[in-house]
Amino acid sequence: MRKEFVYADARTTGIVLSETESDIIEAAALKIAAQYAEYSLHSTDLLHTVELAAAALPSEVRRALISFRDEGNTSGTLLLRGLPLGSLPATPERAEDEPDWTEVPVATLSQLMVMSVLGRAISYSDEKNGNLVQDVSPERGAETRQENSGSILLELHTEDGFHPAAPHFLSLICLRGDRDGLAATVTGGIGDVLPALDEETVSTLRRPEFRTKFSTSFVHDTDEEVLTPSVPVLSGAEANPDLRVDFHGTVGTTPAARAALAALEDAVLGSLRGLVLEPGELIILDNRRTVHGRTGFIPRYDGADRWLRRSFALADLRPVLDDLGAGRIHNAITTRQPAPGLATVA
Ligand SMILES: O=C(O)CCC(=O)C(=O)O
Ligand SMILES: [Fe+2]
Repeated sequence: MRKEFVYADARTTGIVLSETESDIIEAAALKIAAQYAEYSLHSTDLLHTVELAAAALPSEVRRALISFRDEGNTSGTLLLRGLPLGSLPATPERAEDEPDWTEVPVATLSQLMVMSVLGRAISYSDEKNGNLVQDVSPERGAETRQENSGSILLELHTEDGFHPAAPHFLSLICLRGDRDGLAATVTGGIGDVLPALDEETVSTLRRPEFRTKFSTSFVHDTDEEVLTPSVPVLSGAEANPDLRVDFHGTVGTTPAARAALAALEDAVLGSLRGLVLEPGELIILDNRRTVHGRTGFIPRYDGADRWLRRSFALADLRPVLDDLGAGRIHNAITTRQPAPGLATVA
């Protein structure tokens, strides 16, 4: 098991908001919070109001988001610094302690405003109760899990890369940083990595010879591992391919595929960018262009542990409309037996 990631400082490229800009966003968030105090975050009316309020973001930020949405960049990440957070309760330690969005309105609505420029907010019923903005904080007993509630090193992954409607973008806003300065969020963008890969590796990664294990939270009614059918790791445009891989959960099904996967992992590990997130920083990830992970850290469960909040966006809601249950919650994908399109490992 890997112990550390070596990475270049990602903070050098962030866009820093001024105090005035941050105050304007906070005022817009508080106005929505007052108007929609009784609503679920999944309310279409609330989400449309959030999208309109994104006009409160500085034009430099909106331009950067539009360009990131349409063209992407080589690292597959965009960092904003100085977002407003409002007052915060203690870091939640268990799912039952997670606050309602109305208890963290400024951070929640600011994050959703930013994400609304990139796409449509979405969540998954299998994960974190289908919350539209999810708490990412260490959970007692989950320390060694390869999930965001764990605190050992979290291996590099595409978010929900096994899911037919994986998010196109995700963001993590930091409410409370790791006081020991250990928990670094790292990313490996395919645009940074591609020049280091030889032709043979690239063409193997484009073949449907890879299967990814479903995260345990998405698999019900079985103790067996559930894997995707064989799919490629790289797809799409030649110079701007999409990447879908989980270095903990993806396996090659042929010797060539296993060698290409190892070569890709080496190249990604050699081009990582990262940072120990601080309060008010929001890292946005292009989930088709970058994998992400986190170094290990030491939780104390005293209400002051590291606390991020995560949100997902899809570029287009139309393809998933039939799969949405209440609000923007994508229905469970593995409760039907046998689940369509899935295969179980013998
Ligand atoms: O804790 C982090 O920095 C990243 C966690 C993660 O991978 C996630 O929440 O999707
Ligand atoms: Fe993740």
